[in-house]
Amino acid sequence: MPERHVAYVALGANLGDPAAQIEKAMAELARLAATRLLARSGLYASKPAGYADQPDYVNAVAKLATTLTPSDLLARLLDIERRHGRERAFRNAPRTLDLDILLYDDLGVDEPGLRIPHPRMHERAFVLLPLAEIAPDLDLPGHGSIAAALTCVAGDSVHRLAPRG
Ligand code: PH2
Ligand code: MG
Ligand code: MG
Repeated sequence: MPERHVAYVALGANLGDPAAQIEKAMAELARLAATRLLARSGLYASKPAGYADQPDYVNAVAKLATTLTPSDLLARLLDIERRHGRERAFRNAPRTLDLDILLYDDLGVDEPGLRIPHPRMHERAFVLLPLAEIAPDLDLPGHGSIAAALTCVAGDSVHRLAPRG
């Protein structure tokens, strides 16, 4: 039996119908080969970080159990992004879907195109708030508890969206 790992994935979108794309991507994560969706956050509306002149984002986080390696999981995530019409115009450009691996067990990965833990996760309320919803007791490697990290980003504009009926 291949070993089972726990991975957290951040979802983000700000073009088209972002909430619908995030919901569709969650369903696609749940159907990934060798993978189970263990938990998912609600949807969070957030102001763009990094490059301000673009629409607001919808963000969420998923917790996966998977026997895929980090690079195989990344390849599946990039496939899903492509199916959602993701284009890469420039760094932090608006996008139909972004899927980032945040954590994979307590593994550290530093390869071209893949850094785990995600190097900016601890400074982004749009990651920390949905992550705290599904994993409130998690420690961020090198950055302490989620609660402590959240106090440092308290000024960020992020709020949970009411579920769509
Ligand atoms: N993703 C980025 C850059 N800025 N801002 C918000 N609010 N949400 C994101 O998902 C996001 C961002 C690069 O991946
Ligand atoms: Mg990203
Ligand atoms: Mg990405």
